Amino acid sequence: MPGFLDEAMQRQILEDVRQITRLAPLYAPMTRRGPMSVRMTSAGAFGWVTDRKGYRYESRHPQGTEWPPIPASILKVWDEVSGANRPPECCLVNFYGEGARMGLHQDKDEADFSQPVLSISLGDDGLFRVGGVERGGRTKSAWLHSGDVVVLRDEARLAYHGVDRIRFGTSPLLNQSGRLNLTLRVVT
Ligand SMILES: O=C(O)CCC(=O)C(=O)O
Ligand SMILES: [Mn+2]
Repeated sequence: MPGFLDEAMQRQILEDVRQITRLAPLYAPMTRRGPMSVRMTSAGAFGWVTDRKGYRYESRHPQGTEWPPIPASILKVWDEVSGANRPPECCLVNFYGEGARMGLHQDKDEADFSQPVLSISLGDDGLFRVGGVERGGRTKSAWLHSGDVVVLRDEARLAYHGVDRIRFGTSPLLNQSGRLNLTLRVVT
């Protein structure tokens, strides 16, 4: 949904994300294959985490504190566009700085794939790639801009997707260059 969020809504959400990161700081996650290039934190009952033990949801930040609640400004977007009958239990916050990208993957650490995944882009443009449900199939790419909303649901719920690169300096929204992405998911 290109341009779904106007500038005032983007600024409100950004303020609320800053409050999340004050309580639950962005950190550089590890995977079994090495460090991720994005920095990450979460809000909600569960946060998505990865370390040498693998991918999973946890009810606490690695620093030991509970995740902050998902802000009303972000829940409103879910209510308006997700079509879901349950509230999101996780708002994953990804920050893409210099050199950050996200390889093609499926979102499949959740229990109920009938629930959609919704993502909000803020800040600099990101080149989003999406394919089918099989690894190695054909993919299409599109630039995501600040204020765009993507919903993966139904036959697209388990589509492979990733972010190839960021075009720095394309948005004035953040006080620094980079891209923020918020991903809302029902976990249980
Ligand atoms: O940054 C994006 O647009 C996608 C993020 C994503 O796919 C994820 O966090 O699982
Ligand atoms: Mn994903």
